[in-house]
Amino acid sequence: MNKKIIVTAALPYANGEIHLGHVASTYLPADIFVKFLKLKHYEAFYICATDDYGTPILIRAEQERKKPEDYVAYWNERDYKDFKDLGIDFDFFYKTSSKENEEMAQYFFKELYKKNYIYKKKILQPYCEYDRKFLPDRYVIGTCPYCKAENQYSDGCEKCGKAFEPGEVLDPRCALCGKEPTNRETEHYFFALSRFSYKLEEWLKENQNLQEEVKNYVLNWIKNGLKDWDITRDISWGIPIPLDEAEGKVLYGWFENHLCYISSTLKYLKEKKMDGKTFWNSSIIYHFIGKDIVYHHYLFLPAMRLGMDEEYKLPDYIPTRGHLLLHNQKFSKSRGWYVSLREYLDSFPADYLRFYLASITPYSQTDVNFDWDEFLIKVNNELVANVGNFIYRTLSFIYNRLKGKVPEPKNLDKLDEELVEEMRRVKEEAENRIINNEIEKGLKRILEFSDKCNRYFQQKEPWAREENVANCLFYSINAVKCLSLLLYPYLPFSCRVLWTQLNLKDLIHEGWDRADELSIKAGHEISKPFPLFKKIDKVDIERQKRKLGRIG
Ligand code: B3M
Ligand code: ZN
Repeated sequence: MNKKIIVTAALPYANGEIHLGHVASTYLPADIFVKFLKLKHYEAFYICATDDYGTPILIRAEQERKKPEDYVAYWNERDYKDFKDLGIDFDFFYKTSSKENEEMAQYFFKELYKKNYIYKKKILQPYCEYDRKFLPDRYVIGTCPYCKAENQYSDGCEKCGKAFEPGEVLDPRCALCGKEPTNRETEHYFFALSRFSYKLEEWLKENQNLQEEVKNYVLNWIKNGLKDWDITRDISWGIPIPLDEAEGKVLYGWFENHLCYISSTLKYLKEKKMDGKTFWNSSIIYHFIGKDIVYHHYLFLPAMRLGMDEEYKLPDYIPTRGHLLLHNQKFSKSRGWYVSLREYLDSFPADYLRFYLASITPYSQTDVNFDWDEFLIKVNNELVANVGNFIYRTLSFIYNRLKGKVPEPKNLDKLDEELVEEMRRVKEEAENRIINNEIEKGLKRILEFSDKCNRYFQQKEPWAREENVANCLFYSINAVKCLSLLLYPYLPFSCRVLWTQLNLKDLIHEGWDRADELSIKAGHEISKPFPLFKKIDKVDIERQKRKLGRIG
């Protein structure tokens, strides 16, 4: 099996906080997957960046009277920090506004233009005579043609959720000055997506790694006919179109943002003195995304790489997950129905969120529900009462009753044998699930193991039966070590603390494959243990629930 792996996660727009929805569908599953690969000693890299260009960002920067460069730099740093505090460990976190990405995007543009996959066409665009600007996308606001909600962007309605074409919005107005725009002719560049229908269909059908349900509806889109993409914006904030005749025009964000997966990987590997292009083309590539950007990742992105004759290979996997609901409603910042990652981190440990989200998010497009009460139940009943309990009772028994020293085991009895066998099996079975991206099933399997460990300890009764002490504690402490490796991708902070309690530092090097080895020997001394997890108090949950729906 190929052990070179590149994992990317969809690039967050540099214009607002990361919220729990982004974490659940994309960043966390990818992070758990990469941590697992690294434990398997694969050469895996986790790459991400902020998505810096686009009209919404320019508008926000203008509203805040900031230069767009400064505005996106703030969010780049802020996002990175929030991710880090959740234990999301990117190998490299860059930006679409880098010079490397500009070069890559302009190179793609020129090549595709030469091959006639990009063509010009004159179109009418809303124009503000007062601001002397073209008004693409969100620069026009108006009334929703469907539900008649006022003050909606021209590309869709936040109230009724319908998407529509910019020309459809009623009573259009300039977002900057409020005046009615006129229409002006301008020359735009189009990417000939429709010409790739056949090749895309072929690629989708051949690729066995893509999720069937997504593949099916993407194939349906192809069947219904693909439209060419307008890849031009008449604004100042973006990557310039590399043609003299196109002065003042920039590339549409979705032409260049996904190229940042490639440009950032190459930049990172270059710093490591590696040949990035060779690595890219000889590794297995994963793009983790949420289901709202399927169109871009299953059609637009592969079509552009196909148009370049696969100079950079196409993705092998595009793990796609559903939306996160918050108490059964959509996240909405404007309605205060929202939990930002930072808000969460200010209140509870990072690992609790990783645990809860990982356990409820399947490898599919089904929407998932974040519920504060369920969060408490899962953490208290599974993390604390199952995992935490077994670990703490084992360590404290050794520390308090055996002076911190691991005892010498005697002949195995049936229960010991079963536990040893179970360690081997859980390692294998959890691995099979995680490698197939069934992150939540992997976790479930590990929790079953922990549950069995508790029962083992219970049946052995070392507190009452002296003859069982040596074996019970020897095998239990090795089971704790096993757990600390298998759970590391999910609970990195707690597992690192656990390693210091075990008085073992370099467990990462020991890795996944040796998780079931009885490598903690008799005589090994552990450090003073303390409980890794604490029960969540209901009062703290009620406080979070009261915040929902409050604005400001
Ligand atoms: N910046 C975020 C989104 O649409 C968008 C992803 C880009 S991935 C290349 O959710
Ligand atoms: Zn105006």
